[in-house]
Amino acid sequence: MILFYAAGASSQAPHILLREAGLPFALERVDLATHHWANGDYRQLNTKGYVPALLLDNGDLLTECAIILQWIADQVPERHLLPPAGSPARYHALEWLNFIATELHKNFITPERHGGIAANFLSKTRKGQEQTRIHVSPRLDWVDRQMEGRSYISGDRVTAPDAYLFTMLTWAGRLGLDLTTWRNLADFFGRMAMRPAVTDALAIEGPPHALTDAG
Ligand SMILES: N[C@@H](CCC(=O)N[C@@H](CS)C(=O)NCC(=O)O)C(=O)O
Repeated sequence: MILFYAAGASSQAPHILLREAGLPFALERVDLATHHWANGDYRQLNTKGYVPALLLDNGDLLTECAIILQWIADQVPERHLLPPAGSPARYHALEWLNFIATELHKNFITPERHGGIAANFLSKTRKGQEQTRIHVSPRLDWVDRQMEGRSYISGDRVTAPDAYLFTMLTWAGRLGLDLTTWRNLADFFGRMAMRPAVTDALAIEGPPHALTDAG
């Protein structure tokens, strides 16, 4: 299977989870400014034009970060990256994935995306970055309270939503939000940052796009 990604983008979450899952996969980098990848126009492959996308071995293309994370977790049930389908715990894990997708991820994404002058995923303008901080901070307050006494979102074990939350916290840091304001989130971030799946994913992806118009 092939994960289409951009450095530091939301695709980092499935990248981390693929490594936690121990599944074999290849990576293909997408230039979000030009929508090109090694074989040409990325939009011919993924008509949505964004990452992540996961090309399965049967030729099927999966999109939407939260769904790709579920698919990865379900390939390796023995790793408990999500609770079993149908269990009450599964629905709570899905609650987290949906919250991260719609309340965090979506509020971080710049309205300037889709080829605008500041195109990519985080705003490159001061005004846009300030707006993002205003929208995201109260959501991070809430997550911080939920994380009290927990090592990971589900308790003591890493699961799919953790990979997603970690990636969102890298974005918070890039936008100048001081994670030490949220003690539980800072602890969680430090814990995740030490996991080999995370250090490997970050090292391979390299630095994300710059946050200035010139970048
Ligand atoms: N709804 C999508 C959103 C994905 C998304 O926002 N991707 C960003 C990177 S984090 C992107 O590729 N932006 C470039 C573009 O939209 O052209 C998901 O949940 O996967």
